[in-house]
Amino acid sequence: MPYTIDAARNIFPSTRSADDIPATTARFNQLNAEDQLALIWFAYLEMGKGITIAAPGATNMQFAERTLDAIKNMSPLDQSQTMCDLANRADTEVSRTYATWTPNLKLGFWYQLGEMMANGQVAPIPEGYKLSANANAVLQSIRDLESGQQISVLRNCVVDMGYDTSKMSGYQRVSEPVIAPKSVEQRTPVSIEGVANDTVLKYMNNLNANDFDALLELFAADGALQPPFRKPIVGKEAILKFFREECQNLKLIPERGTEEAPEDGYTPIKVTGKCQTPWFGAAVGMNIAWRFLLNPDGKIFFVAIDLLASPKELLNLIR
Ligand code: ECH
Ligand code: GLY
Ligand code: GLY
Repeated sequence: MPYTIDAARNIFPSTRSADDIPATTARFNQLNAEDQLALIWFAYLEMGKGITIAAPGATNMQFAERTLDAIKNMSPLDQSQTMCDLANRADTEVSRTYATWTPNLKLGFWYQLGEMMANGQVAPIPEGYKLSANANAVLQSIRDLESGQQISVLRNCVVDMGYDTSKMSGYQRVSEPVIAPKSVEQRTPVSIEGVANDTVLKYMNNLNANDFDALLELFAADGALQPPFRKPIVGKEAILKFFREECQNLKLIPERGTEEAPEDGYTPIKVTGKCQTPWFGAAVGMNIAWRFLLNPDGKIFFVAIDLLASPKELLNLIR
């Protein structure tokens, strides 16, 4: 056994990821619920001046519809309480339902609530609400981030809300419908300066085409994928679930990379470039590194996806 997943996590150790994201998220989570909601409201309004967010599709939101209707029919006081309960991770029916949703459903739910807060259907953040000093400091830290890091913090904050699923027994995960892969004519293959490896190119092209079955074929049976700031997802079944739940309609734009000589038959390959989320499209380009370790059969034993600390890191291909 030349490699373990733990050892694979350390390939290309000079890669600098955007540690401000988990640090800012942790500081956000220390704030009280009212401050959390108001802070996101202010951050969201400010960001909205520069970048537009895409409305979630109706089919994607059908699962949140009943909860949104229930909130619409509440008194303003209950509406505010329900939103605080979500931020507090309280044990309520809405918080339990929310906890079963994938990140995209959670984001779409808040997107709709934001619209309803703006048009008066749902209780707004009180006019003139004053953030605590700590909340102001967190808001300022978010302002100082680049846009790809800002939306990552917002996503984290939203994902962390709702009741704790580890305290719920036998719940069913609720996700958007899985769309069909792009047809061959609709696909535009990537090219990567310095990397001609077929597995890596197919990884990018299959993910861009939402072709998750073909994508999965590239992984070793004991392979793992590590999303930004998360633990590795191990094994094909778990990886496929992750692709279906969290990876539809992403756009990967790899730019350059390096392929190292194999060690014990395992080949390290690092690629850097951009990634776009369907929520913001080309308006927000996240700076990404992919650190691959291919096994002797050329299958993906490990791939880490890192959000990079700065654009300068795009040129860091050293070991
Ligand atoms: C309001 C006030 C009350 C409280 C709240 C509000 C609403 C907030 C809203 C926020 C919306 C935020 C959104 C954020 C979206 C962020 C998306 C990100 C996506 C990153 C994806 C990456 C993908 C990387 C990957 C690659 C791979 O190769 C493998 C797969 C994978 C205002 C009402 C809460 C509405 C929409 C950051 C990096 C490249 C790992 C996925
Ligand atoms: N509009 C972005 C999404 O539904 O993923
Ligand atoms: N931003 C982390 C992810 O999409 O998984």
